[in-house]
Amino acid sequence: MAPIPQTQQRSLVERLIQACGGGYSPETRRKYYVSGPQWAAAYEGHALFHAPTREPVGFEKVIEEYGKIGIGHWTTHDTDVIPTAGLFKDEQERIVGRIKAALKSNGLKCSMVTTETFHHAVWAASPAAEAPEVRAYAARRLANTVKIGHQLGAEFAVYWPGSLGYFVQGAVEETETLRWYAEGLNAACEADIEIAKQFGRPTLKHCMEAKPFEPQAEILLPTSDAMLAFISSGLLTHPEMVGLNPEYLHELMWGAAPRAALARALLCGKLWHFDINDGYRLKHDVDIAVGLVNPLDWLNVLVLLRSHKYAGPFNLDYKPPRTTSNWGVFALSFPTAVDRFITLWEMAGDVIADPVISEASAALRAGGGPADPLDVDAIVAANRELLTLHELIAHRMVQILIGQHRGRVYSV
Ligand code: GLO
Ligand code: MG
Ligand code: MG
Repeated sequence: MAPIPQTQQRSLVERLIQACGGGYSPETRRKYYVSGPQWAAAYEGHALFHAPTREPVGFEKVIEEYGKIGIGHWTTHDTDVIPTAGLFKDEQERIVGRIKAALKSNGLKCSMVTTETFHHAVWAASPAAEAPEVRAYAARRLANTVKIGHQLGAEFAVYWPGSLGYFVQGAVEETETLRWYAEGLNAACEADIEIAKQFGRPTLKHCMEAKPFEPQAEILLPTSDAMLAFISSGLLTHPEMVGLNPEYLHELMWGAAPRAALARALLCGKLWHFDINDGYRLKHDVDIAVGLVNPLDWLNVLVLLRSHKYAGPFNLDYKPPRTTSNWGVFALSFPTAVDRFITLWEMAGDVIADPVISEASAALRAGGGPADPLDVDAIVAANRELLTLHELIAHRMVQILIGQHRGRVYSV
């Protein structure tokens, strides 16, 4: 193929996007509770070893593009949209006013707000640092985010304590730091109770998000399970207001089965919000778009969530690759991420309704019925052939994933 001049590249990519097919209409996409983070679309491709590859994008553009794609909800950190120095000032109110207008004119809702407590130098020793003034500032920031959330009509506030930990051991006393962190969350919940009254709205759902490593070297609340224990530790004054925002990749990063981690959160009644993306086990937070690495595992996750009637948001917390252009972020990256999610969600419905899987599952639950329930050999023998169904169910799920259940075959 001859080199493709830059002026012809977009039309080529566009033609190939069309050739892929499989896209849903914006109206269809809006039927799902999918949210698009400001920071995901505005990610410039930078990292410790990476210079940016994309131009900055403001919230007006992000909201407009999400609207065109059919992403019905928008989420943000406070400082994604308000410079740190402008917080608590008139500048904040002016920006919140502009956000409201942008959401309204593009038909989006703000579903979640979150406080940036990891990037700025003030958080070098975490938001639960030894210095009382850092913790007092953190409490004010959290309350301020709650207020912004109510102003924008949000339902959720998320807390990712990625800086709650250390690089070098010894100076931080873990129990003390965790108590201080709980005080911050308590302050946020108490502020919410007051602010919600002023706005005549229900309080927000406060969701903790765990990540096992990054940016601190050692993290004090590294997993969703650690957070469940923290929520019920007795340190929180309003544990009923606090739940989880697990992130798919964050569980995979420490080697967990994300579906099992989600199941534990469901059992505790704490699965309130979900960050969706993909990546690899025991690697850093690569934040690849949903379903590009582990579609079968994703199908399994969505079967669990559909069968438990999870109705919370699916937040597209991924990073369009550095190789994707500014134009490609909205032309390809976001639409295809949403469309893979929808396809996998609908496929999860196929799995739940599948007669083969239903019958196999029912048979496994019925068991073999041994004559003597205390005879161990009889119990093993009674289930001997039935247990083959475990593998059959896994095989059937792959068939559903690749369309073989609809008769797709290869002639060889
Ligand atoms: C980083 C996290 C981050 C959070 C966000 C919301 O790894 O996934 O993006 O989701 O700060 O609190
Ligand atoms: Mg996240
Ligand atoms: Mg991540």
